[in-house]
Amino acid sequence: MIKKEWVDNGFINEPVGKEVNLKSEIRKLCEEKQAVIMAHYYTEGVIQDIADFVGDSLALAQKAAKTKARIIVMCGVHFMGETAKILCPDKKVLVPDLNATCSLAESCPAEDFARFVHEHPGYTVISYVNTTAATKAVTDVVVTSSNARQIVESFPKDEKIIFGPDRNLGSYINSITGRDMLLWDGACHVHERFSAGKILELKKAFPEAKVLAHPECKDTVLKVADVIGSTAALLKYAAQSETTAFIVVTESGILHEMQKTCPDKKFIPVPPEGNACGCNECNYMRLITLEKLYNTLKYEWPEITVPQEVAEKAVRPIHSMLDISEKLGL
Ligand code: CIZ
Repeated sequence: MIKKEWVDNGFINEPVGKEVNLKSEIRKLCEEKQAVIMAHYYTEGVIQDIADFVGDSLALAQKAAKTKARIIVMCGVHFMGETAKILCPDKKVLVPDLNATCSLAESCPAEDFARFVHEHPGYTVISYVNTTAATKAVTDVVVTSSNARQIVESFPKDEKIIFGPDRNLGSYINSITGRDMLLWDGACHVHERFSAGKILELKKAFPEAKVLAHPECKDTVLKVADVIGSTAALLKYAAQSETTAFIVVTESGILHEMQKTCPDKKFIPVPPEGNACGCNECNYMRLITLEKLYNTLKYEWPEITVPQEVAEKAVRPIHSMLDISEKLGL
């Protein structure tokens, strides 16, 4: 039975008895209920370890579109659950804590974005995947950081493009493609907290290390990076490079997969501006815990729903992204 207090909380806070072995019970529940656990690289390591599949937003969407499972438990933030639900309307999609939103998605309220689009007729609208379903509904093509460059370049050079919501990613794509896309003024609270000064300090302490940065960072940060790319691209670079130490300028959850893939290499997290040490974490991703995952599977709640009229519009730009990515072999 779903209790009102759980609904009010957005997650199930029923205590899990000490005698419950969470990891084995979670796997048992998955089997019993034909559920698949998908986790983003930015979640806690313990969540990534129990998941059936770990990836970035592009890989998670591609996997969700093909899964045969009855239930998808999306361990990530709300828009990732929405994307899965939009792609798989007949499946039950669960996110262990509905409070796991995304600062970037919230920096682009759908009504304001729709007004902006309306004020610029003749523009093609490209939206980063970190948006709500309602914002995707006023979009022509969705992109992730793994395919943004290629998708933008798939349009003619003189195409008039609106790019939202990440001004840092948009301006980076403008700089490497020579485009002049009109940018929405949004940003991710985690990537905004990195500073070039801190990275340069770490560079002094670890002169052999290469700086790997995510394009959601400010351009002052990207200027001191050796490699700029999505989580998947940074992972691939670290695995293939002969370098053995890396300063990692993105959400620190990615270090788990990096360290797993390259156990003999050193990965150094960059603390947020103003902190002497530590990691730069997304507090929303960290809301996903093993206890909540267990309760979510047990009660099949909280469930992601997307109003049908929104889903019908939002599915088109997501499919456009998946189609273009497939054509380009991404
Ligand atoms: O696309 C994603 O999953 C995000 C938010 C970052 C990345 O580069 O993987």
